[in-house]
Amino acid sequence: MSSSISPADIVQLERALELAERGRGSTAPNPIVGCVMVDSDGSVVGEGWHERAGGPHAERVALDVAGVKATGATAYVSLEPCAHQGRTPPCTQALIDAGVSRVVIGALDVDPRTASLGVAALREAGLVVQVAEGGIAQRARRQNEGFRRWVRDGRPFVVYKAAVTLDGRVAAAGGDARWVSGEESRRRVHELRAACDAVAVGIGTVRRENPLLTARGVDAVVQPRRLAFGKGPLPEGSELELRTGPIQEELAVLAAEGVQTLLLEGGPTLAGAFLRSGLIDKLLLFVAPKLIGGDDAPSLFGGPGAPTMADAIETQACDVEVLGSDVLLTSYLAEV
Ligand code: AOF
Ligand code: ZN
Repeated sequence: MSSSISPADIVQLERALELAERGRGSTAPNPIVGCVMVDSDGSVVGEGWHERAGGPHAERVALDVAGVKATGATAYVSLEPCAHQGRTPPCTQALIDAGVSRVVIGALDVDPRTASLGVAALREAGLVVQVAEGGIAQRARRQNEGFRRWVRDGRPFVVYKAAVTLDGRVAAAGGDARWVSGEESRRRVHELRAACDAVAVGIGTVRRENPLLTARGVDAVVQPRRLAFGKGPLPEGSELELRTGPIQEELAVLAAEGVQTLLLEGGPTLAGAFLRSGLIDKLLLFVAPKLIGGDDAPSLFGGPGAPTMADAIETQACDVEVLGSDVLLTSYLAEV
């Protein structure tokens, strides 16, 4: 058992998570990872992060900066050090060889090649290993949510994004869904698209709105793949990829093609199908200060709902952000 880590440890782990973020967008298919080396006086003697697949891991970079000062140091790593010979040698051995005495880990790895083996190898060699718990551990896991779902379950991490009115409607009674949310929310959606590997809607939405699904007005290094789920045909001139197979099979194919994160943008029929199959990992709900009223306007998820409250899906506590006059609620349906 590892005893719980101290507030000072949490500060250093926060830094490791911050360093990891510098690799966001350039490490695929690898996770983002950050590492801080701290000597026995509490001074930082090395920092590093993983920059690109095939390049040195965060631990290796931080060890090289620390040099001989790594001896007796504590390594704070956002992700469990790898114990496998991959494109680079195992980080566990590098930490052991450098004489590091303690390793504090943000999140255990879920890559089947190395999961839990890192902790075991370090302990075997006599290093003290502690694994974070609570909020910092959750942040460390969520930092690589796409990678974790993809490497463990062979499917993309699915984010369902929707804009609703205060009374929970995604469109007016006549089907008009433009525009529910405000300008700032819509800008955020383009940032989300740029950060995902693929964006998808159902064929119903394609027929109603013929969306482009591109990331516009933001720095998108590569555009996400743009998909339509359902039976065709696509409207004339649509540049979406049509995915006609069962959802699970299509997700497995997409994962094999390297899609780690999928942004689902509606509508209710497709979202309902994903929900009932347990395939939504995270919900991003833009709530706009508008009311539609009545009982004939569509809500978030189409199809049959939970028959009783006991059957309702309990999601995790929401994060809240104010975006102009809208509120963005983020909730995870499953822990990563
Ligand atoms: C990284 N960067 O800083 C750490 C990783 O493809 P490889 O051989 O480089 O191995 C990638 C795996 O190594 C990755 O899936 C993860 O399990 C582990 N740790 N990976 O890319 C890092 N520490
Ligand atoms: Zn490694």
